[in-house]
Amino acid sequence: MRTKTFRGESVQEVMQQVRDELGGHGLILNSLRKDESVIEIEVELVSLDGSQEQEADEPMPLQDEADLARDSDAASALILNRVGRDIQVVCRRYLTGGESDPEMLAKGLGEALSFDASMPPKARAVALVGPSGSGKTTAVAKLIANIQAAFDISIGVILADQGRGSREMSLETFAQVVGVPAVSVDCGLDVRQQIPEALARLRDCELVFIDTPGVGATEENRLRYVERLLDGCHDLETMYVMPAPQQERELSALTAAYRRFDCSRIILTKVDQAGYMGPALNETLRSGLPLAFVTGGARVSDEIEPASARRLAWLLLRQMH
Ligand SMILES: Nc1nc2c(ncn2[C@@H]2O[C@H](COP(=O)(O)OP(=O)(O)OP(=O)(O)O)[C@@H](O)[C@H]2O)c(=O)[nH]1
Ligand SMILES: [Mg+2]
Repeated sequence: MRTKTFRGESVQEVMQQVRDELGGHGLILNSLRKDESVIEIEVELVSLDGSQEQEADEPMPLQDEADLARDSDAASALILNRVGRDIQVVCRRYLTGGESDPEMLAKGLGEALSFDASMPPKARAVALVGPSGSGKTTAVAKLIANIQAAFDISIGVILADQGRGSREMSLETFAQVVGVPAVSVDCGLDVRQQIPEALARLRDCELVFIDTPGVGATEENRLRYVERLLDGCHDLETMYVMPAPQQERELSALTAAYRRFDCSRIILTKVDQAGYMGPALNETLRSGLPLAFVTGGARVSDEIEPASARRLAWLLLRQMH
């Protein structure tokens, strides 16, 4: 993948550089606010016929299903070790006796877990909650990009994530680039009023994403803060952003702590970094929540895929190679 980074003092100035140089034939990968005065936008160069240039050592996209392993009982045992204890019980039925093909694994996963990738969401406001660094902000940007491409729907975003470092993707800048109105909320005294007020300012938007601050399982005060923040918000769907590479113990503490948010779906992030997805799949099963999406990549243009049993089967089998 060939990329180029453009810099300037405003989004408009940087986007003009992108247009002048690439004539619009670029795909925005990342947008950073380095400090108050410098905006940086990384663009993937796309060839003029619309096809993206592929390099030989590109990582395989998640949707590539050509390489699903078809193996014997030894593989069954390996796979069972990777799906995590609780899910093993269901999958074992499908994977013993030489029946270890991906379709059978997908059947087992489909029986153990539930999936709901329906989009656009039914609620007007969608808040993403999860621990720090789990990929909430990136997932909001990915969802906005995907929904904009697929639906004719006006989208807004509320920036309630206070910890915006210069090295992380700036959702504010991204929103400006893709023409989505953004409203920032500060942690003032009147926490419960912040989101309803921001939603009122975004009254023309049919769908509003809320990016929340990351909170660990034991950070009771911050958990309460996010709870209060979302408290006064009606017509809200809350999605739990679960980082796939996290250790089992941390994941189960997080799942327990996040019950208070009454989440309706899970977004499983960083599957590209997870050497072993068993803990995350087990926690998903224990949470009783459906999986909505899986993400695999740090940049906005990287994958966010509707979660499905077949996709998970493919990911699990890919991890074995
Ligand atoms: N490899 C990989 N990196 C990801 C993925 N999603 C996000 N990241 C990276 O993980 C880091 C944290 O992502 P953010 O989206 O800022 O996470 P966050 O949950 O908003 O973090 P806080 O705002 O601190 O709570 C960034 O460097 C992202 O680029 C993913 O699916 N795969
Ligand atoms: Mg964030």
